[in-house]
Amino acid sequence: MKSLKKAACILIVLVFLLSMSACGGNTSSTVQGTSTEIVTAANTTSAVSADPEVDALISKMNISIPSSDQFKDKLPVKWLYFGNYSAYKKGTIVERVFNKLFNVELSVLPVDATSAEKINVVFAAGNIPDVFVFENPNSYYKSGIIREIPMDMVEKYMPWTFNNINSNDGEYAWYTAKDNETKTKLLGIPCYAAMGACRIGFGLRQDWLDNLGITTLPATIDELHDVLLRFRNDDPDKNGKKDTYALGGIGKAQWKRQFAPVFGAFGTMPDIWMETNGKIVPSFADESYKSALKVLAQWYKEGIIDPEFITEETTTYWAKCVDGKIGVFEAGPDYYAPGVDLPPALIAKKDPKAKYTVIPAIKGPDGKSGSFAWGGYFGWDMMFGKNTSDEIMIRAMQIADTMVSNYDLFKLAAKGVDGVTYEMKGTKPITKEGIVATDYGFDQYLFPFRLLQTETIYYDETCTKMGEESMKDNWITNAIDFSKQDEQLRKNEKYRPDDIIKAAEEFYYNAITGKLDIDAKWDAYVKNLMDLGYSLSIPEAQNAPKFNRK
Ligand SMILES: [Ca+2]
Repeated sequence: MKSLKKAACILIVLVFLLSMSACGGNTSSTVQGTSTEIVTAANTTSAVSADPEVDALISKMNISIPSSDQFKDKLPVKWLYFGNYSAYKKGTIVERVFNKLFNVELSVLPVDATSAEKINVVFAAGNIPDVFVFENPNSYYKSGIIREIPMDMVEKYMPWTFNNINSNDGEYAWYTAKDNETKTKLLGIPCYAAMGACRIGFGLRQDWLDNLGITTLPATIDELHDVLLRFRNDDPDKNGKKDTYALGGIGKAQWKRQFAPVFGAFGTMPDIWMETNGKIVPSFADESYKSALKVLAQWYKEGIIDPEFITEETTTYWAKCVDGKIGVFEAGPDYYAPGVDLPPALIAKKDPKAKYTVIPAIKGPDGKSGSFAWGGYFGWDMMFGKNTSDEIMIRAMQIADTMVSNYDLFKLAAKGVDGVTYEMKGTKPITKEGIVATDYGFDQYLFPFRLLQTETIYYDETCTKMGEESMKDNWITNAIDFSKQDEQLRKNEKYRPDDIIKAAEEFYYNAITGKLDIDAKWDAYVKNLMDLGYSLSIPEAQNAPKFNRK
């Protein structure tokens, strides 16, 4: 899906924004699947000289490594993760821990990896890392930068990762990491971020519910409608004025994502392809989408939706939420981290009584429910350099698999050393003032495959618990990936995907705001979409891959 790729970028931005804005993690012991067996690493055969600082750190970690007899030969491994490593320093504490545990000599390509331009210059000069974690393996494969990865090696040397990919939307994940031409060669190992798989939900002002004497949370779309009406009409903020709305626009650029739980209650979402009655159809032209629009049009007419939603920016939406003009906050669980400049934390700062209660996805008339998530696979993969040997690749796989399955080692790789580079604040590691990551080597040897347990390092327990709850909501299980078909069709000038989106957007706003009669105009609208290229894309879509989403 083209839109999925874009979505992936937005997620990355979000993840980094939040991880840099000081929401940390907790200490919740070990990660699922980690064995408790302690193996003293780095087979002493290679006569590693004593390093008391490293030994002390390792002795405090609950760590097991894949069998030390595999680490007889000391191997050099060049790594490149996403960050500015132009000031890379050799021999940092984190690097030495990894070197000792896995009998390797790690190093980083000294380049600002956040700049595609700078990376390309380094790669063009033939300086290619053994491991690098980036998006878009297909383009690196085409330009001869990376090698193919035998799937059986992933299974053998990254058992934890392999199993966790398979149990988290694996069919889709492997598909995205294979070559676009044949979809048979594995080019990267997909990175997963559990927070990305968490659904966007409706957070209701709990203090408003209390003021209105509502003690049961809405579970169906009708029950939600009752609450939303009262948020508009019954002075939920008790200031004597009718000055509140229930729903608002989350930002014009994100119009396809707003009111997601409402569309989900009809088993749809704007701009997806889905299987319905044995046929693959675009949601924009489907009856389920029409039904959701009709509900939103009714709500708009009743004053539930802020009329400014048609021009809203995300920041002005947030400001209205914080000001108490809009009673429902639509966001994912990552927005609820304490101490960040987002509505849940800002509201709590303003008024301790003001807080949100996030409700599970609401059920529609046919019992359907769902919402939107950016996706756990945010488009990044761990890749291996074209000339990287099997031996080095295997060692890197073992390092990565151990790191992601071991909370202590992951925290060291991501945040450095407790008390030195960060301090635990409550349950979160907060980087100390003035600490520079490259001086200690953290945030550089990473494979960011994160279940909720490790997400606590970046968010906090509140967020991840909410995330866990949101995971119980349904997926829309019949969505398909249209990206390959889309890529092909774009060569045909009669296919006009940008105009399709424009026409759909116009209809969406006019439908919700009552500028047109949805039933009366529906057929003409669908015909217009067909003329703009849906008539070409629908037959193609029938061959698109279906994924067994959980
Ligand atoms: Ca009021």
